[in-house]
Amino acid sequence: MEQTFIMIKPDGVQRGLVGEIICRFEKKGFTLKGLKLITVDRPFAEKHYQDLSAKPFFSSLVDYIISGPVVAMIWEGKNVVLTGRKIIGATNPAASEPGTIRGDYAIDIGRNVIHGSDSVESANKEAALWFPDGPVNWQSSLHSWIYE
Ligand code: YYY
Ligand code: MG
Repeated sequence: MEQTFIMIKPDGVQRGLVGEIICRFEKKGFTLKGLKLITVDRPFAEKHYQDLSAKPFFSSLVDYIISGPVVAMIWEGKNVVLTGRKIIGATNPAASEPGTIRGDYAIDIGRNVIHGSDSVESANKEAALWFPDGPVNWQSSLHSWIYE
């Protein structure tokens, strides 16, 4: 089953949005396969965002990500990468639809509350970076009530 890497950024943690965000993924029917509260250092954040290292906002993005603890998660489910991005909303909260996490809880692009992997390939890479011991291996007893 497909997995994605989701991270609640430092602003989301400071603003008390952890429960609300987890709730949205849980209620959708996705399964939590990894979860930790962690403050990362600059080299780690730079590695996570290495594809954006040439962008002008790279250093401020890294400053932001290391500014406080984040909640790192692995979520599993059918099409969870793409559906997770829809639940999160557009990169710029000004363009995010109401009903999405960024649309409901964020205003500026540099304080957009949450990260979600943009493809299965980056999901696998990011999950391996943040959870080197791998996901927690368990099966939800609700599976047959969510999938036909
Ligand atoms: O995947 P997503 O987070 O929606 O956007 P990315 O293009 O991967 O950029 C990562 C991160 O960088 C974004 O969430 C906010 C920040 N950022 C920015 O500060 N300014 C931009 N013009 C583009 C992205
Ligand atoms: Mg991205």
